[in-house]
Amino acid sequence: MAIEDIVGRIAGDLEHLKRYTATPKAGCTRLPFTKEARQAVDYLKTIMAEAGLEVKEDAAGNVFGTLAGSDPTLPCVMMGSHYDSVVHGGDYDGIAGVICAVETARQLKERGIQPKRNFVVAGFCDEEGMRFGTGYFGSGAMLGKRDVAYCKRFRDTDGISIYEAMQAYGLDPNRIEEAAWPEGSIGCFIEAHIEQGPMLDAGNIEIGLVDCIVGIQRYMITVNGRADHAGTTPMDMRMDAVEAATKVISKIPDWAREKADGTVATTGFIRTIPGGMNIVAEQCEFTVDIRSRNNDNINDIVRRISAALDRETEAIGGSYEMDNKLTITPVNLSQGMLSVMEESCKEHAFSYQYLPSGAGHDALEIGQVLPTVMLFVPSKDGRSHCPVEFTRYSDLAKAAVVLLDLAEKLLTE
Ligand code: HGY
Ligand code: MN
Ligand code: MN
Repeated sequence: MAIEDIVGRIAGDLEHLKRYTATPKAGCTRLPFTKEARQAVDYLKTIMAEAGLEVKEDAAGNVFGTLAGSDPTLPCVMMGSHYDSVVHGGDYDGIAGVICAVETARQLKERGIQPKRNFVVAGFCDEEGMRFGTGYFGSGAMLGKRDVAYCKRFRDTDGISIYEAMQAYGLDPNRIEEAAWPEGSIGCFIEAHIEQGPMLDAGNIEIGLVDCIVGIQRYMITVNGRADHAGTTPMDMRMDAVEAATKVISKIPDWAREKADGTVATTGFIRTIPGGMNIVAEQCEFTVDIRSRNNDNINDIVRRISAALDRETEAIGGSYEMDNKLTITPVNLSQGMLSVMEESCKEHAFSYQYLPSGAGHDALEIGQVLPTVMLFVPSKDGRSHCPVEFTRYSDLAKAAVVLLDLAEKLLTE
């Protein structure tokens, strides 16, 4: 199939999927267990079936399409990404990788390639953790790492738990553990994804070969003070939760910079309670998202945050809670599969470079336990997690060519 035709099919699918957002004209907002998620999953099921795949939606809200191998007892080759998004995000993050995997399956069929082992296209639910503050819910469930207690533990800002959201979506959260795949049933995982950073675009490079993914720790921190009148309460009699919290928050970026090795730390959410302009805040909630290729760096910054919270909350006579939402260690990806993709880039004269991923992905979760590889395509100006996120369909088509070469080798050897 000519690459122009591949471009056309990928463009058709992604242009169609763009409509499934809760914030039309303001980016993609496709949160887990929502109407938009249901619409996207139903579309993915349709095109997977049209591609001749056996389609299944599991107990966690993941969707899989299987191209049967001659020996289905062999560990499968799985390829995919996530179909959810952040709020006001872009139209390519996650979903472009799912469509590249569907396109790979289409071409395997059209070329009459008979795989020895199953080829499974995966669309994962809730990779972002945007709604419940977690992450990798669907891929974690596939690995047997999600249970009913987990579903009841995490709530969104409206107080709805994952458990309740799943019920409203039409899933039975009591069956969440049925989403786990049998030990040894997945041989490897491949994920194509937009870079979400500036390196490929700035270097005019067509393909990114990802050799490692950073580790991540995420916390929701609540500083407790006391509500008081903003006008009548003397400054030395306040228990101002915002004063204590901001003295900690303001230090975190420099603690990351001091590592001088690409370590990053972000406070992306802050909320004061009760939130009145003439009320000394009783509570201040904020998140921290810390990432590094060096896990010791992450642990050191967490330790410094905790020590600063001890100091600053004691100074106001308050207290704090530090709720761990996600802890995942850095992962090195499969050099064997990277080498196959590198050979494919050379064969097709695609420019390429090796690079790390500063973003977490389902591959980060899956790569903890299975041979895993990622391929990046350029993000225009490195922008992502915002409505201006953009990737050329022609770049995704080149990725599909490389993915097909890798899949064909893995499925026929
Ligand atoms: O947050 C991340 O790194 C990814 O986009 N989920
Ligand atoms: Mn993302
Ligand atoms: Mn993503």
